[in-house]
Amino acid sequence: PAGTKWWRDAVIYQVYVRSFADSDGDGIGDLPGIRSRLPYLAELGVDALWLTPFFTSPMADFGYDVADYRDVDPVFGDLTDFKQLVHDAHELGLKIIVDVVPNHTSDRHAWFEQALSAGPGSPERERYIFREGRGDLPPNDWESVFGGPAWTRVPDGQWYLHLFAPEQPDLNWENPEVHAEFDDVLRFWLDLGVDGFRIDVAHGMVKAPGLPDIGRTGQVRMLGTAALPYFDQDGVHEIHRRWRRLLDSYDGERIAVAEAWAPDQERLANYVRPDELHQAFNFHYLSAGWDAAVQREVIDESVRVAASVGAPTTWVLSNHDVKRHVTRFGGGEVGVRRARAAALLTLALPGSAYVYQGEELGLPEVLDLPEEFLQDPQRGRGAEDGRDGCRVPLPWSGSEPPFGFSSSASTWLPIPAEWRALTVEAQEGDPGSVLSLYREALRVRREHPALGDGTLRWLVGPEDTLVFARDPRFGCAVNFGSSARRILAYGEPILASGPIERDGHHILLPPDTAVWWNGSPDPWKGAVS
Ligand code: TEU
Repeated sequence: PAGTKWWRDAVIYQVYVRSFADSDGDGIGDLPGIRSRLPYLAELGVDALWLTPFFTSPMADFGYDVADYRDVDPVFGDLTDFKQLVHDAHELGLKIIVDVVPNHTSDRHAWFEQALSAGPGSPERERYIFREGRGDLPPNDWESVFGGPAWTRVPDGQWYLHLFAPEQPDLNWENPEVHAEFDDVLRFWLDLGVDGFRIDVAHGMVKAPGLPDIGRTGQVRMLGTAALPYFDQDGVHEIHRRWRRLLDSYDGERIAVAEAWAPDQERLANYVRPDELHQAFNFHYLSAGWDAAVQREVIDESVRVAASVGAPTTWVLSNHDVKRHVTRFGGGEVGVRRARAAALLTLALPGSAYVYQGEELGLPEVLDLPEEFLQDPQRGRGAEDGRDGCRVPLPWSGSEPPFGFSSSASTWLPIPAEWRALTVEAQEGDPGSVLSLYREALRVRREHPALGDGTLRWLVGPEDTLVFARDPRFGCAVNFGSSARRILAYGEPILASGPIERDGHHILLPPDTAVWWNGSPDPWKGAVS
């Protein structure tokens, strides 16, 4: 609706730069590749693009290890390419959000190289977290998110902290120099015209004083955990307040979204208080699974806590760190059916939504990548399979790999031959495709006065369903169960994720299916909350 801030109901499309489109035939996506595909994104109907890190990097964690925060890695292009991308995106009405990685740098960042050569006790070392060990053991018992100790020893005997890979040393946010440097980095990109930032590991920068032992071992879990001395410390909020002031000193339209893993939604809401960041990814929704009761609980809690701080909710189904949701929801035809229904649910909920590249094509996780291609640093160290399978390049056109992604047949990860049926080209002309469903849903969402920012009201529905209205003009129902359900729905269906039947005032909704209808004359009849 007019008058609201753009980000309160924006649909933000995540571009995993390495895998979106390759312009120069090296088998790796790049900025000019994105630029050439902007018309596709404009036609899809999203409001903004979030680009994963494209800064100078040795790529130990595919760009989340930054060696120079003010330049583009040559594999992705250069600053001129970036400026042209921003220019063209803005011409098409698309905003650009870039990723900032403040918790750690690359071990090849000039600061870390200086810290190593300057030695113990030097001001250069004070930019990172160096400590003496306990005998031959690390300074404490913390484990890295990728598995193994969170400490690595350097030749002079000291240890440095890295919550992620050893190639990602953690910065010391107690040091004012670090604050000043990141203010400057944010300004650098804001001055180039970016509309916002995604803040990587926004919950991690501040560590508990004294770096206390945890006293237990095991894989670091992100949700539902007890407090950890290196995540979600109160001190991180000082940093976010400072950044909010900096953002607000521009034109009031620049935003930041927190990639923050907090134990519960109440703690997550702290990141989006009015003087902090604008949005936080809703990983509780991402983790909910295909279950009406769990989904309802997460949705209610998300809406409640966001409202308590006046922030918009966000809805995320997938990203470059998790198994694609077609596969999480069961894979195969069932997975695709559920993913289609989940798209209609997600886009009908109040607030802002994220779309991870390829979900609009219904791409599954690639589970059988040849061993020699697997490159994710998380793999092998932790208990997880690794994240390569959700990062496979997009299939654009043609009948065989690399499907128009690149002019080279050897792409950085191979694209499955079966994806010939999933290319943009194959789906564009097919009204029954996942791509057509996303385009239509996004079109309705833009035009329907009830959608976007606001609230929802649950309606009475049969078992295993979620039924809600956004206002008297719009209803949505999702059937999570295994048999068809009759949904009371006054008004005309607008869009369904699969075949539905009309029966008087009822809609017969098959399993794993969602429907939107124009609610009239009285969808509020039967409202329960
Ligand atoms: O992710 C932070 C993070 O906690 C993830 O590692 C996540 O828990 C895990 O991948 C789940 O399997 C961010 C980035 O999104 C990720 O790609 C980076 O590897 C990480 O930060 C380090 O910068």
